[in-house]
Amino acid sequence: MLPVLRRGISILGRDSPIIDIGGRRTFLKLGAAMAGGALFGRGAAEAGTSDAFPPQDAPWSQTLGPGIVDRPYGQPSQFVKDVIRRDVPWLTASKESSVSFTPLQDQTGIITANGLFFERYHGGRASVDPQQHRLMIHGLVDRPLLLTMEDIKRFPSVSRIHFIECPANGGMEWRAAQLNSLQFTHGMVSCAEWTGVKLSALLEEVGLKKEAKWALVEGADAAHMDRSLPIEKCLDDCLVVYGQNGEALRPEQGFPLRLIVPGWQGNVNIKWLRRIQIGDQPWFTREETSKYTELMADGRSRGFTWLIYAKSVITFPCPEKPAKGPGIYEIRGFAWSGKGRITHVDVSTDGGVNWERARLQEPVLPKALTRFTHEWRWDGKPALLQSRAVDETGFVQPTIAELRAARGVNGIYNNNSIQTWQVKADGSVFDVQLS
Ligand SMILES: Nc1nc2c(c(=O)[nH]1)N[C@H]1C(S)=C(S)[C@@H](COP(=O)(O)O)O[C@H]1N2
Ligand SMILES: [Mo]
Repeated sequence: MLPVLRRGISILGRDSPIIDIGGRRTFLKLGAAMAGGALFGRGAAEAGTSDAFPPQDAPWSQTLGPGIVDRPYGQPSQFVKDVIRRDVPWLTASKESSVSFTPLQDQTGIITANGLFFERYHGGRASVDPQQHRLMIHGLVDRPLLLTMEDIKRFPSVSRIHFIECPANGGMEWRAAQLNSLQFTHGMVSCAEWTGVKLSALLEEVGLKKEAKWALVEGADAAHMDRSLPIEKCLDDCLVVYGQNGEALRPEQGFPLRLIVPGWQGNVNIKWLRRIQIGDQPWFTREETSKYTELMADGRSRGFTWLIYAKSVITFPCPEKPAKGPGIYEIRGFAWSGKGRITHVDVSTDGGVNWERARLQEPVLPKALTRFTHEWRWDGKPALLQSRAVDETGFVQPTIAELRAARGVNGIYNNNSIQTWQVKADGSVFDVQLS
């Protein structure tokens, strides 16, 4: 099996005969050829190598492997060492108030592995003892509550798949293309299945008073991150979660308890959630005044820009995953929108002159990463790859030129512009912007 797969990959290369077969049929013929072995010329394979046919036994086929519970908690293969979160050292003054980026170039499906989910801390990663942790709900309520983790887990639970994106994702690219990397231009978005309690269920338990209009949500970390949320959003789809992709929330994501505010900027998704105060007006905390507002060209700031608007990016090819010679490729990427489902993604290989509809891969869920794919036959000439997402509200992902015209370049946040990857004749891929 293994040698066949290896040869299957090599035929996508420069001197393969199959690149002359056009269009969709290519993939079908490829499959048939792989099954029959006809295309690969057995004579060419050297006896004694792993390309020999029938397959020779490699060392791992000749001895027993380690037994069960050799590693009580599983790890990726030792051959997958460079799929890790990374940071940009010059970006922040300290590691405790900083960010690490998800390697989207290696994410194969819509779920981000728990060990690769991007981290954004304002006061470092709190280490919270779940036995001692409490969630307090008070303010304009009939019956204030102090809940233990056990109490919270007794409420009816739901599981939902949602992305989290920091609105500073792409924030270094407002003026010019700066970071030649998918991981650093887009890796402040990740997606997981979250399990917990609907915030509306907890609020029903405490009983909202008539004047209740806003909630202050606060974390137990050293930053005590706090944000104001309108009560309508709290009652709509917010979740108080303790589960992440089938296991306990990771410390990086706010163990033992975090708030999920589906489709809204990462910053309001308070980690290590310890307090919800109900009030009748917003608090105007530091994180919603001096930070997480955007300075416009005329010097005024946009307040409360919670929503993540439709966005997409091609994850292959990309700077980290260049093309290897002309031939057939599958362009792959992710699209997402805080307003609901992605309805379609268009792909351009000529910098936005011509567009073709990409295929959306199931499942297509609201406020979740959605995977798109598009067959591409590269002629080996320089190309400009772009993807453009449209969501169920009809919102179309803008170009960077359109965003600049609307907002100027003083801001950092909410850059959901179309990304351009320049593919050079040698297959290398670069982060560029078209004026
Ligand atoms: N308590 C607390 N919650 C927090 C933060 C924080 O520093 N402390 N960072 C926020 C920011 S700015 C973002 S983008 C998201 C990131 O979530 P993640 O670290 O799970 O990716 O968490 C938010 N919640
Ligand atoms: Mo953030």
